[in-house]
Amino acid sequence: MKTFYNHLHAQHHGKVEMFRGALVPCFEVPARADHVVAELQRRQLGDVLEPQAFDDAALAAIHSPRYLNFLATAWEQWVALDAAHAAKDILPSVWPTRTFRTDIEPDNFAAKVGLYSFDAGTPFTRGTWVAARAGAHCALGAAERIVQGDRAAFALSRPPGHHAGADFFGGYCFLNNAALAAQHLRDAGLERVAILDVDYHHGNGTQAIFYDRPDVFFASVHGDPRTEYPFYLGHADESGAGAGQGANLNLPLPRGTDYATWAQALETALAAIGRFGPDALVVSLGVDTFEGDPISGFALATDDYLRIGERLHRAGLPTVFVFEGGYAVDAVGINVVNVLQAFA
Ligand code: 6XA
Ligand code: ZN
Repeated sequence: MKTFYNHLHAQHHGKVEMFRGALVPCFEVPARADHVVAELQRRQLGDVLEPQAFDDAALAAIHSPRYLNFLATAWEQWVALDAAHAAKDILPSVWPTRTFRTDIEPDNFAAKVGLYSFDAGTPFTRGTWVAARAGAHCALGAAERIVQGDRAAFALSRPPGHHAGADFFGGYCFLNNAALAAQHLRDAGLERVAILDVDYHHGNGTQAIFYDRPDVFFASVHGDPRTEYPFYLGHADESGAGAGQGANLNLPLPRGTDYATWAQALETALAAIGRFGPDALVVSLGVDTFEGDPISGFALATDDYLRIGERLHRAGLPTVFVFEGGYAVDAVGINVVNVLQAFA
């Protein structure tokens, strides 16, 4: 299995995020991806490649022009306000909630940041755009391997992607790597694509991007949004809209869920994906379901990730794996590579 490794990922390195009224060090750190690549190389699980560049039109297939323009220019706008800003990250502090307008992009920079974001936990740094774009190229490159006939490929990309919508960032995500991979497969001629999101957190961005589309099925097993981030989406009654009705499946589970229960939900998701009959699968591979994860609440053990990899292999589909969450830094490499090795 080839891995497309975002060699520029460390250029995105947020300093602090808002947590319970205080700015605390970011959980989403460069060491996460470093551990995964080290473990891949230790187990010699196939080539680790730098991504080739893709045209920005590939990003525009998922993200809106004004959002992409914001991401590409945010850092220069921030530093233009005050040269001293170069030493600080951008964090949003004001948002348009219900009854406000979002059709007009404000001139004020803080207002712009709020228009394109949904939390205060996702710092935008000097290197965020460069890193996020190279990460998206990893996802596109991995999807292209499937188009070329490979059984599986892995996009080892941070920042992660599944919370990013067509025109918003949040949850440590800026560009939706899984959505970009799925769209690349569709544009290459595959008629139906399924996305399976096994991260602890609901992939609200991915769901929103495909919610009214019948050609991309989204299934997610995640912490119940009544108590777990991102809170406002991911309930069991969200089944798609319009032409996409029936092409969305959410399987929320309570905090504390163990592997036996989690694996039953995985069976439910895979059965629905099987009925949909996709030509390929994109897996949003977060391992923050791990019992040792510092910000999540499931109880999966390291060996359980081997079973997940085996089960996904038995689904029999060409599969793009896209790295998402997982914050038990010392275990994240072993857990991710357990899935990939068992699959391979
Ligand atoms: C709140 C928690 C963000 C969770 C990000 C994540 N700052 N998503 O792992 O999958
Ligand atoms: Zn997560």
